[in-house]
Amino acid sequence: MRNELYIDGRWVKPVRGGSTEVINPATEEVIQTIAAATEEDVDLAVKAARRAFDKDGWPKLSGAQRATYLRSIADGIRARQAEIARLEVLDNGKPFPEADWDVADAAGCFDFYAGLAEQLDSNPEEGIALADDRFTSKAVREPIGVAGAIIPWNYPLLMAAWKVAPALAAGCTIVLKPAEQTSLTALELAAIADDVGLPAGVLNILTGAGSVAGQAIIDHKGVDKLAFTGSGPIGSKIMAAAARDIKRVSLELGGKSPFVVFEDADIDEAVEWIMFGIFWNQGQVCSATSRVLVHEEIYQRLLARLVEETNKITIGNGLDDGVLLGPLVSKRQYEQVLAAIEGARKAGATVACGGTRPEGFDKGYYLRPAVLVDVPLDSDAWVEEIFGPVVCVRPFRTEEEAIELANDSRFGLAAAVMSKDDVRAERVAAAFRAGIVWINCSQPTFTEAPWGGYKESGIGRELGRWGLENYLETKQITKYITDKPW
Ligand code: TXE
Repeated sequence: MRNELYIDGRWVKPVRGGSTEVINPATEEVIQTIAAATEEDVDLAVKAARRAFDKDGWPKLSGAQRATYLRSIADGIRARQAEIARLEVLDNGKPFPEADWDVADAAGCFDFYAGLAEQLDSNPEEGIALADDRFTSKAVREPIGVAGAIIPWNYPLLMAAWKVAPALAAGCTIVLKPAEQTSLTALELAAIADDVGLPAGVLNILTGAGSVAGQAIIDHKGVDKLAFTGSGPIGSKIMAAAARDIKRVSLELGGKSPFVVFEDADIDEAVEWIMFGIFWNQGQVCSATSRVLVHEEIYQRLLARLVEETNKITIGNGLDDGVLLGPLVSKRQYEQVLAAIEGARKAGATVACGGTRPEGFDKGYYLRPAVLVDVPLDSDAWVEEIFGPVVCVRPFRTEEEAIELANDSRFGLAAAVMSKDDVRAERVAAAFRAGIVWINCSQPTFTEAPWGGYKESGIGRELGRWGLENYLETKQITKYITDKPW
């Protein structure tokens, strides 16, 4: 059981000795306590990260040398994959196969960025053609410095990987705070980094409350770059904190992503992708396709099929075989989602199925997945992120109407379209105002491809080479090369 902070290559007790309870959302039982860091601990971690960056030479290592550490971390994760996945289930509630998938993905993310770290060696500089031949100029990439990363509870280990792997690949050092609800696997990541001999101070992981430890990270003058995934209001705070010190910032916030299904789509396939798009991870997915727009010609048939299939989903403890939907992550999230469903009802929506506690569950934050129809366009249920297994379904008549409805949101994270007509699907994909667009599918996520949102869904892109860019500065070096006087 790990209940300390990982700072400067050592496990330490928090300066003020605080702790928080970790609750298993499937049983509501306390699993263990973890350390609650405060400003003093954050200061120690940032100082260690600064030293590792400024003096100890992490950024001076070649990309290939850093890649060796990243690959060892990937191997370390894979060597303990099932054990870590089990811990993720206990902490977060998701079904084991999903957790297992996430852990494998997290390892893959370290491997991928190891490859990009090596590429930094082969492309150390880019020559720049100047109009003035008395000068030569080149651009070189350098790591930004110390990164402060704050992550949410929906993909605990994977979100840590999305921040730590590119930061370390770029040559940054990092202070990471996992969500207070789900910190256990991030601590295992620290243990793995420690086992592979990652130099002290390069990776620091602090558990603790957002308003205390998180706030101290974003306010710390020694942090050069903030990377955040979480809610819009906190994202806004983080951007304000970044603005104060001109820190670099990348934000991945919420969404209310549409899924447009045309009349030529196969109904069974559409239902399968819709369910994957909104019920995977109990719908606690930033890119969840929570607004489904269906062509009126197939609306009734698709809805009936969706309700039928939704009612068949096996709900239960994520550790049990065959479970497809676990509990929501916390009491607070559970109550918020129930309140959102109640709000939808009051606003005039009809709950076609689900939305209540399943029978036979006295404990745990379990909820029957819900399909809502006739949801008013100005109601919170249609406009706001619910972040639970709740989908709003609505008919449309024309392509223009579907696009207008899809884009009528302050969010722009993801969008999906299904049609056998490839020209139409591509046309609609081009019309979506969203950072991630899926055609004839929903949710598949690839480490190689850019991830991030338009509008209030965030700033910047993670994953792929774009994820590495988040942690790099560009330096221009220009030389005067003639003997002639200036
Ligand atoms: O998020 P918070 P919450 C959305 C989703 C959900 C809602 C609330 O709609 O219902 O947000 O979830 C840290 N300074 N998403 O309350 O508070 C906090 O400790 C610095 C979408 O859990 O944003 C945690 O580590 N950090 C999202 C992280 O921020 C602070 C995933 C996220 O918590 C802080 C999660 C502060 N002042 C929720 N306050 C997505 N985009 O995937 C909190 N934190």
